[in-house]
Amino acid sequence: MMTKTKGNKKGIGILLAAILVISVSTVIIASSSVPTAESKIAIEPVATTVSVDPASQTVQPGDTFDVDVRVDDVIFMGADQGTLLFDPTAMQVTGVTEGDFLKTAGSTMGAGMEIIDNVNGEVTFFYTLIAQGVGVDGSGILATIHFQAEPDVECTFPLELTDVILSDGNGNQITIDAINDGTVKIDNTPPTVEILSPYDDVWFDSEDVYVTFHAWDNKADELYYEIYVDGEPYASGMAPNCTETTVDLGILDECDHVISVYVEDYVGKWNESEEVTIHVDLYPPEVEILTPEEGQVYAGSCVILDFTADDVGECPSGIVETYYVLDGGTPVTITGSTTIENLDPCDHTLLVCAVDQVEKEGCDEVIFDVYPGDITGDGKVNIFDLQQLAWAFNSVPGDPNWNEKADLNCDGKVNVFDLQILGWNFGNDYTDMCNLM
Ligand SMILES: [Ca+2]
Ligand SMILES: [Ca+2]
Ligand SMILES: [Ca+2]
Ligand SMILES: [Ca+2]
Repeated sequence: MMTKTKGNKKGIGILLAAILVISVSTVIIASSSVPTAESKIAIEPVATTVSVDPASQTVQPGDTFDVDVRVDDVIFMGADQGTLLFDPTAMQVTGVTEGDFLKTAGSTMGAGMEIIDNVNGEVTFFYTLIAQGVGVDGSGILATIHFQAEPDVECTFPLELTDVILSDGNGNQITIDAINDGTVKIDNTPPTVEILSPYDDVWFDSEDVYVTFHAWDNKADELYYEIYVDGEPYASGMAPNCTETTVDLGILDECDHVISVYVEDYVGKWNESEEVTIHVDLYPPEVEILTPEEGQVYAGSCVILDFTADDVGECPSGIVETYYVLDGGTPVTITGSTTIENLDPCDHTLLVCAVDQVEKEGCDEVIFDVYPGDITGDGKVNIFDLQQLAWAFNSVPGDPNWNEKADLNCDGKVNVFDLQILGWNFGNDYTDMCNLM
């Protein structure tokens, strides 16, 4: 149990009694004008309040901080007093400064007479206008209490106003409608922050990079944050405490980026998240079809698809899929060069695409014709084509009589299967069949 010193209150009582005695004649005069005052109050009711201001603030252990005691909506105030109770284990009063409010009506008494009790946690002030019959109207600061927080403490501490008395310029007590106590939060715990997305090692496309992080602090309602990209501050703002915050970083340059988030609480305690490394790939793969060649006519019922595909750029994510589409049909997944068989005569459109890890796609397209059996390339299948096939019969690549055009089924040798295809197409006139002139 805390024993509070009462001596200071006796002092105030005597002071106010003196004011009352001096004011007796004025009180009588004032009472004659009461009906007027009452009618005025009836029209414009005011609620006079005395408050701790700010109602709440957060400080760091060892910090100095100020607390105002203020009055609002007072009429004809000539004197004030109050006691602020605090926890002396958490903070100490280093001084009291009289507020400017009362002084606007003239010289005052009481400054320097404040009673600071840092053992029991009480600070008392009392100020009065020296001139009688004078008062101040409105709102303002009665006193500013200067504190220093003790080191190594942490909690929310009440600041309680008690023994608050306001007197009017004639020595009459002014009714106080409300007294608002305050708190001071002493914060000795740094905040924490964790990046929820993006995940480490993830790839980004030409798309905005959103960073979602969770910030926490023991005291703050919101935290100041800075997002760092590659060690440089990139975005900043306020993040609500204990809530997910998402920030759009826009499209980042190609290559790797290290992202981290810094948070700071009200008292300057801070923390940083773990770093997350992301990769950015802004360029689609480049594809080039080598064969079949654009505008070329092929004598087989097949073509050899040969192509190159590279994921270009400074930091490519790499190709994860390649496919071709023939004549707008179903995509066919391939892993490299291949043979496209069973082609109908006439023209074909061939699209070859490569997709990288961020799903960027690059394609190349060729239009070519097949005239099955037309080894000579004159648009007709006849004896001259048969002759060419006969000369190359039983050859393979490297043989002196090898003729790639005579390999009508694209299997790398000229034999009876190619002869068979020629036979099936013998007599065809592709200049007519394919509507060519
Ligand atoms: Ca904190
Ligand atoms: Ca790429
Ligand atoms: Ca021919
Ligand atoms: Ca063949």
